[in-house]
Amino acid sequence: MHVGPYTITYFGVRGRCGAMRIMMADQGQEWKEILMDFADWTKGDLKASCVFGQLPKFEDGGLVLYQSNAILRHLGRNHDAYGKDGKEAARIDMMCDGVEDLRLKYGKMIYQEYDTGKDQYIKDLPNHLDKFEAVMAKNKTGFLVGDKPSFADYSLFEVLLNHLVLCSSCLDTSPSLKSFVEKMSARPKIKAFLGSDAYKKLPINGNGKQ
Ligand code: GTS
Repeated sequence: MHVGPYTITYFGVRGRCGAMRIMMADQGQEWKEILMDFADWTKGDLKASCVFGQLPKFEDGGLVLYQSNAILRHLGRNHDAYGKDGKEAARIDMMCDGVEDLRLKYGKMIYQEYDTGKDQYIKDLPNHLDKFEAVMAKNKTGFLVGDKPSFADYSLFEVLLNHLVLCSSCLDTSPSLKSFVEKMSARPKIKAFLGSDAYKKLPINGNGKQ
């Protein structure tokens, strides 16, 4: 198995690096962080060097990647967290894209509609979470696909943690998701990471809303 060295360059938030950090922690993979100050970002030349003009930037030796979900997939391949065959991999991709849809809705509410749209967002949430609940309940292993965590599970887990901060009761009608979050949170390396200063010091989002 190929392992790093990995470096993340990102702003001082959990944001789009939350899932990959949890995944690397759980996989026992060390990584280096370069935290960018937003003011330095806007005046420096790093932005111009990024393929899409955005962070996170992820370095694995000489390989430089952008796009958080591409980074998660790369970690999935490197750490045997991308299913046991092509069919499982395809379903893991599908679930990761489903999580991305939820992540985008959450980001829109947090960054554009927090004051006016938060209540409605929380009201609509069961319609979105039900889909993940159904897949999780059907698979019966405690993971979305297969019998061990894939990068899609880490992404879902991280999005659910953020939603529990938004609305602590949001999983009360989703027993499989609730048990998933409890079990993922109790995995020793994840538990240690979530309890670390490195994790706790970073806000979830860049605008202080959560
Ligand atoms: N699709 C990209 C991904 O998943 O990595 C989105 C990356 C993105 O939106 N990056 C933002 C950025 O670089 C920061 S954050 O939204 O992830 O917090 N913004 C600064 C800029 O100049 O665009």
